[in-house]
Amino acid sequence: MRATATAHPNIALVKYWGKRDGGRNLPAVGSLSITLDGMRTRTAVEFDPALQSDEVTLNGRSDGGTAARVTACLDLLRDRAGRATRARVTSANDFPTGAGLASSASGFAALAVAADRSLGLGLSLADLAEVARIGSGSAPRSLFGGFALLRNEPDGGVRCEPWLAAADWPLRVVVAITATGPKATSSRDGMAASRDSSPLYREWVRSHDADLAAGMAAVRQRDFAALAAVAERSCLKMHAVMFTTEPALIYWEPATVDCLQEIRKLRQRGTPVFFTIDAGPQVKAICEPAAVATVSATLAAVPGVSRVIECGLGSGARIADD
Ligand code: 2P0
Repeated sequence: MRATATAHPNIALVKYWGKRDGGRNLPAVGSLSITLDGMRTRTAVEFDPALQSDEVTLNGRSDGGTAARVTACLDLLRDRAGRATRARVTSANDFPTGAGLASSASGFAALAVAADRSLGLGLSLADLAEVARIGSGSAPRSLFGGFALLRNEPDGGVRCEPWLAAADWPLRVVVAITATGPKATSSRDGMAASRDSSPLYREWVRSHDADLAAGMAAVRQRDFAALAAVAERSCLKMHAVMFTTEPALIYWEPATVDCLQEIRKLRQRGTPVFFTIDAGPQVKAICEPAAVATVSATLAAVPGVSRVIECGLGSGARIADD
Protein backbone atom coordinates (compact mmCIF):
# COMPACT_ATOMS: atom_id res chain seq x y z
CA MET A 1 0.00 0.00 0.00
CA ARG A 2 3.03 2.29 -0.31
CA ALA A 3 5.04 3.42 -3.34
CA THR A 4 7.31 6.28 -4.39
CA ALA A 5 7.55 7.80 -7.86
CA THR A 6 9.63 10.51 -9.47
CA ALA A 7 8.76 12.83 -12.34
CA HIS A 8 10.32 15.77 -14.11
CA PRO A 9 8.58 19.04 -14.95
CA ASN A 10 7.81 19.77 -18.57
CA ILE A 11 7.60 23.03 -20.49
CA ALA A 12 5.23 23.60 -23.35
CA LEU A 13 6.61 24.78 -26.69
CA VAL A 14 3.05 25.21 -27.97
CA LYS A 15 1.17 26.44 -24.91
CA TYR A 16 -1.94 25.43 -23.00
CA TRP A 17 -3.93 28.33 -21.54
CA GLY A 18 -7.67 28.10 -20.93
CA LYS A 19 -10.25 25.41 -20.21
CA ARG A 20 -13.35 24.30 -22.09
CA ASP A 21 -14.69 22.59 -18.97
CA GLY A 22 -13.34 23.72 -15.61
CA GLY A 23 -15.09 21.01 -13.59
CA ARG A 24 -13.46 18.18 -15.52
CA ASN A 25 -10.30 20.24 -16.16
CA LEU A 26 -10.57 19.83 -19.93
CA PRO A 27 -8.21 22.14 -21.84
CA ALA A 28 -9.52 24.57 -24.47
CA VAL A 29 -6.42 23.90 -26.59
CA GLY A 30 -3.83 21.17 -27.04
CA SER A 31 -0.12 21.54 -26.26
CA LEU A 32 3.30 20.21 -27.21
CA SER A 33 5.98 19.96 -24.54
CA ILE A 34 9.43 18.76 -23.60
CA THR A 35 10.15 16.96 -20.35
CA LEU A 36 13.26 18.24 -18.56
CA ASP A 37 15.85 16.14 -16.76
CA GLY A 38 17.49 18.80 -14.57
CA MET A 39 14.67 19.20 -12.03
CA ARG A 40 12.76 16.51 -10.17
CA THR A 41 9.73 15.82 -7.97
CA ARG A 42 9.65 12.81 -5.67
CA THR A 43 6.28 11.72 -4.29
CA ALA A 44 5.47 8.95 -1.82
CA VAL A 45 1.91 7.65 -1.39
CA GLU A 46 0.83 5.40 1.45
CA PHE A 47 -2.78 4.26 1.86
CA ASP A 48 -3.48 3.87 5.59
CA PRO A 49 -6.81 2.59 7.01
CA ALA A 50 -6.17 4.64 10.18
CA LEU A 51 -6.49 7.95 8.29
CA GLN A 52 -9.80 9.87 8.29
CA SER A 53 -8.79 12.07 5.34
CA ASP A 54 -5.93 12.38 2.86
CA GLU A 55 -2.85 14.07 4.32
CA VAL A 56 -0.65 16.07 1.97
CA THR A 57 2.85 17.31 2.79
CA LEU A 58 4.62 19.39 0.15
CA ASN A 59 8.29 20.32 0.67
CA GLY A 60 8.01 19.40 4.36
CA ARG A 61 4.85 21.43 5.11
CA SER A 62 1.23 20.47 5.35
CA ASP A 63 -0.48 21.83 2.20
CA GLY A 64 -4.26 22.28 2.47
CA GLY A 65 -4.49 24.14 -0.86
CA THR A 66 -3.14 21.23 -2.85
CA ALA A 67 -4.97 18.60 -0.77
CA ALA A 68 -8.33 19.03 -2.55
CA ARG A 69 -6.73 18.43 -5.95
CA VAL A 70 -4.79 15.45 -4.61
CA THR A 71 -8.00 13.97 -3.17
CA ALA A 72 -9.78 14.44 -6.51
CA CYS A 73 -7.05 12.40 -8.23
CA LEU A 74 -6.97 9.74 -5.53
CA ASP A 75 -10.78 9.44 -5.60
CA LEU A 76 -10.58 8.35 -9.26
CA LEU A 77 -8.11 5.63 -8.32
CA ARG A 78 -10.04 4.59 -5.19
CA ASP A 79 -13.15 4.18 -7.38
CA ARG A 80 -11.18 1.92 -9.72
CA ALA A 81 -9.82 -0.11 -6.80
CA GLY A 82 -13.16 -0.30 -4.96
CA ARG A 83 -11.55 1.08 -1.80
CA ALA A 84 -12.22 4.06 0.44
CA THR A 85 -8.86 4.06 2.26
CA ARG A 86 -7.27 7.50 2.68
CA ALA A 87 -3.64 8.21 1.89
CA ARG A 88 -0.61 10.01 3.23
CA VAL A 89 1.10 11.87 0.36
CA THR A 90 4.59 13.30 0.82
CA SER A 91 6.06 15.24 -2.08
CA ALA A 92 9.21 17.30 -2.51
CA ASN A 93 10.71 19.27 -5.39
CA ASP A 94 14.42 19.95 -5.85
CA PHE A 95 13.55 23.27 -7.58
CA PRO A 96 11.35 26.35 -6.74
CA THR A 97 7.67 25.43 -6.26
CA GLY A 98 4.75 27.40 -7.75
CA ALA A 99 7.09 29.79 -9.54
CA GLY A 100 6.41 29.00 -13.19
CA LEU A 101 8.59 25.89 -13.27
CA ALA A 102 5.75 23.39 -13.72
CA SER A 103 5.99 21.84 -10.27
CA SER A 104 2.30 20.91 -10.45
CA ALA A 105 2.93 18.97 -13.67
CA SER A 106 5.72 16.83 -12.21
CA GLY A 107 3.88 16.58 -8.88
CA PHE A 108 0.61 15.21 -10.26
CA ALA A 109 2.36 12.91 -12.73
CA ALA A 110 4.39 11.40 -9.86
CA LEU A 111 1.25 11.20 -7.71
CA ALA A 112 -0.68 9.23 -10.36
CA VAL A 113 2.16 6.74 -10.85
CA ALA A 114 2.85 6.24 -7.12
CA ALA A 115 -0.83 5.93 -6.16
CA ASP A 116 -1.53 3.49 -8.99
CA ARG A 117 1.33 1.26 -7.76
CA SER A 118 0.26 1.59 -4.10
CA LEU A 119 -3.19 0.30 -4.98
CA GLY A 120 -1.83 -2.40 -7.29
CA LEU A 121 -4.00 -1.20 -10.17
CA GLY A 122 -1.49 -1.27 -13.04
CA LEU A 123 -3.43 1.29 -15.10
CA SER A 124 -2.47 2.17 -18.68
CA LEU A 125 -0.70 5.46 -19.44
CA ALA A 126 -3.97 6.72 -20.97
CA ASP A 127 -5.78 6.09 -17.68
CA LEU A 128 -2.94 7.61 -15.65
CA ALA A 129 -3.13 10.67 -17.91
CA GLU A 130 -6.81 11.12 -16.97
CA VAL A 131 -5.91 10.96 -13.27
CA ALA A 132 -2.96 13.37 -13.59
CA ARG A 133 -5.05 15.82 -15.65
CA ILE A 134 -7.61 16.22 -12.88
CA GLY A 135 -4.76 17.50 -10.70
CA SER A 136 -3.13 19.70 -13.34
CA GLY A 137 -3.83 20.14 -17.03
CA SER A 138 -0.15 20.01 -17.92
CA ALA A 139 0.61 16.94 -15.76
CA PRO A 140 -0.21 14.20 -18.33
CA ARG A 141 2.72 15.49 -20.41
CA SER A 142 5.16 14.65 -17.57
CA LEU A 143 4.14 10.99 -17.77
CA PHE A 144 6.19 10.90 -20.98
CA GLY A 145 9.83 11.64 -21.72
CA GLY A 146 11.20 13.67 -24.62
CA PHE A 147 8.52 15.49 -26.63
CA ALA A 148 4.90 14.95 -25.53
CA LEU A 149 1.67 15.91 -27.28
CA LEU A 150 -1.65 16.57 -25.56
CA ARG A 151 -4.63 17.20 -27.79
CA ASN A 152 -8.39 17.38 -27.77
CA GLU A 153 -10.09 14.52 -29.58
CA PRO A 154 -13.16 14.84 -31.83
CA ASP A 155 -15.17 12.73 -29.32
CA GLY A 156 -14.61 15.36 -26.61
CA GLY A 157 -11.84 13.47 -24.82
CA VAL A 158 -8.19 14.37 -24.36
CA ARG A 159 -5.29 12.25 -25.56
CA CYS A 160 -1.69 12.54 -24.38
CA GLU A 161 1.08 10.65 -26.17
CA PRO A 162 4.81 10.67 -26.83
CA TRP A 163 5.61 12.64 -29.98
CA LEU A 164 9.39 12.19 -30.37
CA ALA A 165 11.91 10.42 -28.13
CA ALA A 166 14.52 12.51 -26.35
CA ALA A 167 17.33 10.57 -28.04
CA ASP A 168 15.95 11.45 -31.47
CA TRP A 169 16.45 15.20 -30.96
CA PRO A 170 18.43 15.85 -27.76
CA LEU A 171 17.88 19.59 -27.40
CA ARG A 172 19.10 21.39 -24.28
CA VAL A 173 17.30 23.90 -22.07
CA VAL A 174 18.81 26.66 -19.95
CA VAL A 175 16.40 27.95 -17.31
CA ALA A 176 17.16 31.48 -16.09
CA ILE A 177 15.78 32.03 -12.58
CA THR A 178 14.73 35.66 -12.14
CA ALA A 179 12.58 35.30 -8.99
CA THR A 180 11.80 32.34 -6.76
CA GLY A 181 8.67 33.46 -4.85
CA PRO A 182 5.30 31.87 -5.56
CA LYS A 183 3.22 33.51 -8.29
CA ALA A 184 0.50 35.98 -7.29
CA THR A 185 -2.21 34.34 -9.42
CA SER A 186 -2.43 30.57 -9.94
CA SER A 187 -2.63 29.28 -13.50
CA ARG A 188 -6.10 27.93 -12.75
CA ASP A 189 -7.48 31.30 -11.61
CA GLY A 190 -5.59 33.10 -14.36
CA MET A 191 -7.04 30.90 -17.09
CA ALA A 192 -10.59 31.49 -15.87
CA ALA A 193 -10.02 35.25 -15.77
CA SER A 194 -8.51 35.25 -19.28
CA ARG A 195 -11.49 33.40 -20.71
CA ASP A 196 -13.88 35.81 -19.03
CA SER A 197 -12.14 39.10 -19.80
CA SER A 198 -9.36 39.06 -22.41
CA PRO A 199 -10.50 40.41 -25.80
CA LEU A 200 -7.76 38.25 -27.34
CA TYR A 201 -8.87 34.95 -25.79
CA ARG A 202 -11.20 33.89 -28.59
CA GLU A 203 -8.53 34.48 -31.24
CA TRP A 204 -5.98 32.60 -29.10
CA VAL A 205 -8.21 29.52 -29.15
CA ARG A 206 -9.18 29.95 -32.83
CA SER A 207 -5.59 30.18 -34.09
CA HIS A 208 -4.17 27.52 -31.78
CA ASP A 209 -4.76 24.43 -33.93
CA ALA A 210 -2.53 25.86 -36.67
CA ASP A 211 0.26 26.52 -34.17
CA LEU A 212 -0.03 23.02 -32.74
CA ALA A 213 0.15 21.49 -36.22
CA ALA A 214 3.21 23.63 -37.05
CA GLY A 215 4.91 22.59 -33.81
CA MET A 216 4.17 18.90 -34.38
CA ALA A 217 5.61 19.08 -37.91
CA ALA A 218 8.70 21.02 -36.79
CA VAL A 219 9.49 18.42 -34.12
CA ARG A 220 8.96 15.45 -36.44
CA GLN A 221 11.21 17.11 -39.05
CA ARG A 222 13.72 18.27 -36.37
CA ASP A 223 13.49 21.72 -37.94
CA PHE A 224 14.97 24.03 -35.29
CA ALA A 225 14.15 27.31 -37.06
CA ALA A 226 10.52 26.30 -37.59
CA LEU A 227 10.18 25.17 -33.97
CA ALA A 228 11.75 28.43 -32.75
CA ALA A 229 9.24 30.46 -34.77
CA VAL A 230 6.13 28.63 -33.57
CA ALA A 231 7.29 28.33 -29.94
CA GLU A 232 8.03 32.05 -29.56
CA ARG A 233 4.78 32.91 -31.35
CA SER A 234 2.74 30.66 -29.07
CA CYS A 235 4.47 31.99 -25.96
CA LEU A 236 3.97 35.64 -26.88
CA LYS A 237 0.34 35.08 -27.91
CA MET A 238 -0.34 33.44 -24.54
CA HIS A 239 1.30 36.32 -22.69
CA ALA A 240 -0.67 38.82 -24.82
CA VAL A 241 -3.83 37.07 -23.56
CA MET A 242 -2.48 37.29 -19.99
CA PHE A 243 -1.56 40.99 -20.33
CA THR A 244 -5.06 41.80 -21.61
CA THR A 245 -6.84 39.86 -18.88
CA GLU A 246 -8.62 41.94 -16.20
CA PRO A 247 -6.98 42.31 -13.76
CA ALA A 248 -3.84 42.00 -15.90
CA LEU A 249 -1.66 38.92 -15.45
CA ILE A 250 1.90 40.21 -15.70
CA TYR A 251 4.14 37.35 -14.62
CA TRP A 252 7.31 38.95 -16.04
CA GLU A 253 10.11 40.68 -14.11
CA PRO A 254 12.49 43.21 -15.72
CA ALA A 255 15.09 40.43 -16.00
CA THR A 256 12.55 38.31 -17.89
CA VAL A 257 12.48 40.91 -20.69
CA ASP A 258 16.27 41.33 -20.60
CA CYS A 259 16.78 37.56 -21.01
CA LEU A 260 14.31 37.48 -23.88
CA GLN A 261 16.22 40.27 -25.66
CA GLU A 262 19.58 38.56 -25.10
CA ILE A 263 18.22 35.34 -26.61
CA ARG A 264 16.97 37.24 -29.67
CA LYS A 265 20.40 38.87 -30.06
CA LEU A 266 22.16 35.50 -29.78
CA ARG A 267 19.94 34.08 -32.51
CA GLN A 268 20.52 37.08 -34.78
CA ARG A 269 24.26 36.34 -34.43
CA GLY A 270 23.69 32.72 -35.49
CA THR A 271 23.30 30.82 -32.19
CA PRO A 272 20.48 28.24 -32.47
CA VAL A 273 18.34 29.24 -29.47
CA PHE A 274 14.78 30.36 -28.75
CA PHE A 275 12.82 31.29 -25.63
CA THR A 276 9.64 30.33 -23.89
CA ILE A 277 8.10 31.74 -20.69
CA ASP A 278 5.33 30.15 -18.60
CA ALA A 279 3.01 31.54 -15.91
CA GLY A 280 5.96 32.96 -14.00
CA PRO A 281 9.04 35.14 -14.47
CA GLN A 282 11.59 32.45 -15.43
CA VAL A 283 12.93 32.28 -18.99
CA LYS A 284 13.58 28.93 -20.63
CA ALA A 285 16.09 29.03 -23.49
CA ILE A 286 15.93 26.00 -25.77
CA CYS A 287 19.07 25.39 -27.81
CA GLU A 288 21.14 22.94 -29.78
CA PRO A 289 23.66 21.09 -27.54
CA ALA A 290 26.67 22.92 -28.99
CA ALA A 291 25.19 26.28 -27.94
CA VAL A 292 24.50 25.49 -24.30
CA ALA A 293 27.71 27.02 -22.85
CA THR A 294 27.18 30.30 -24.72
CA VAL A 295 23.50 30.49 -23.79
CA SER A 296 24.20 29.66 -20.14
CA ALA A 297 26.98 32.26 -19.80
CA THR A 298 24.89 34.93 -21.55
CA LEU A 299 21.83 34.42 -19.34
CA ALA A 300 23.85 34.08 -16.12
CA ALA A 301 25.33 37.53 -16.81
CA VAL A 302 21.93 39.26 -17.08
CA PRO A 303 21.35 41.49 -14.00
CA GLY A 304 18.53 39.98 -11.91
CA VAL A 305 19.24 36.38 -12.91
CA SER A 306 20.08 34.60 -9.65
CA ARG A 307 21.11 31.33 -11.26
CA VAL A 308 20.72 29.21 -14.36
CA ILE A 309 19.73 25.54 -14.44
CA GLU A 310 20.92 23.46 -17.41
CA CYS A 311 18.66 20.61 -18.46
CA GLY A 312 18.55 17.95 -21.09
CA LEU A 313 15.39 16.18 -22.16
CA GLY A 314 14.26 13.78 -19.44
CA SER A 315 12.31 10.58 -19.13
CA GLY A 316 8.69 10.11 -18.09
CA ALA A 317 7.35 9.60 -14.57
CA ARG A 318 8.36 6.29 -13.02
CA ILE A 319 8.48 4.29 -9.81
CA ALA A 320 11.56 5.21 -7.77
CA ASP A 321 14.13 2.43 -7.58
CA ASP A 322 14.81 2.69 -3.85
C1 2P0 B 1 1.62 25.05 -20.25
N1 2P0 B 1 0.90 26.39 -18.28
O1 2P0 B 1 1.20 24.63 -21.35
C2 2P0 B 1 0.99 26.32 -19.71
C3 2P0 B 1 1.78 27.53 -20.11
C4 2P0 B 1 1.40 27.64 -17.77
C5 2P0 B 1 1.67 28.48 -18.94
O2 2P0 B 1 -0.07 24.43 -18.06
O3 2P0 B 1 -5.32 24.61 -13.95
O4 2P0 B 1 -0.84 24.08 -13.60
O5 2P0 B 1 -3.88 22.77 -13.12
O6 2P0 B 1 -4.75 22.71 -15.45
O7 2P0 B 1 -1.39 22.75 -15.67
C6 2P0 B 1 0.14 25.63 -16.09
O8 2P0 B 1 -1.13 25.26 -15.78
O9 2P0 B 1 -3.04 24.40 -14.79
C7 2P0 B 1 0.31 25.45 -17.54
P1 2P0 B 1 -4.31 23.58 -14.30
P2 2P0 B 1 -1.54 23.99 -14.91
O10 2P0 B 1 2.54 24.48 -19.63
